[in-house]
Amino acid sequence: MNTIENIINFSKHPVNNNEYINKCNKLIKQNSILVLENFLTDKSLKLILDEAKSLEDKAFYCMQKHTILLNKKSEKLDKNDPLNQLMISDKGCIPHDLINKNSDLNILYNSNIFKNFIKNVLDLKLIFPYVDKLSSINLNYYQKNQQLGWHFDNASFAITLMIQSSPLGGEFEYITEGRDSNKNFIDKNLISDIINNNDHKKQKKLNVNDGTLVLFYGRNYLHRVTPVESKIPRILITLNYNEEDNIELSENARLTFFGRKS
Ligand SMILES: O=C(O)CCC(=O)C(=O)O
Ligand SMILES: [Fe+2]
Repeated sequence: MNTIENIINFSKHPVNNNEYINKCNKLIKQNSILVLENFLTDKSLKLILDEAKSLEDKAFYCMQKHTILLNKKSEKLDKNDPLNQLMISDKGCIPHDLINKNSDLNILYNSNIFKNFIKNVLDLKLIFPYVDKLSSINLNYYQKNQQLGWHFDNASFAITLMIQSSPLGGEFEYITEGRDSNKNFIDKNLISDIINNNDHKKQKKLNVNDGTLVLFYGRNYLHRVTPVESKIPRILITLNYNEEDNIELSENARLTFFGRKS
């Protein structure tokens, strides 16, 4: 079993150092997103990629049409309302219970050093894993032509780890305004502009290399993954924590994303 010292690239990202934690906390407040390149050691990145490739044929693939708030189309809203327009998302997923217990991913996810870093960077009091066996760590595979349509997440923050970027397409795009879920604010005009016109000036594109950790506030930022255009799939890991204990992903969501409830 590996140790956290051999998984995180501490010389570039001293996540146990208060100065570094404060710097990251300032950066995410400034830019609304934190991108930590070469977060993993080369050895760990290779181990995780090997595991992801060995699990790929067990991935459950699903396709959904959803609104940007991840709802179904509503008869009550106008069909041109940006909150009622349908986006397409399709990808494959490996749930947590198929990941090796001794995997570097489990060591990273459970590491107090890593959890402490996440809490302090995101100004959170506590973080907890999902209590169901499927949702805490997910491997996501985006094959050629697969994508994630524009959406806001249900969770307030997201932590992703890029394991294999696709040479063509599969780009992460986002805007950092348009919604404040705490204040129940949503800028429909801006959102309509973004989802109906490609290349809006407020639309930002992130070039994410293999081994990069990304933290962002997905509930307030409209984001998407453009269709993968290469034969090489995009493989991305989501590290999913909750601010409260005893949370499980709904049975419906588990069935949709993993093809089973347990
Ligand atoms: O694949 C990504 O880079 C983002 C994933 C994402 O937005 C999500 O899982 O909700
Ligand atoms: Fe998302």
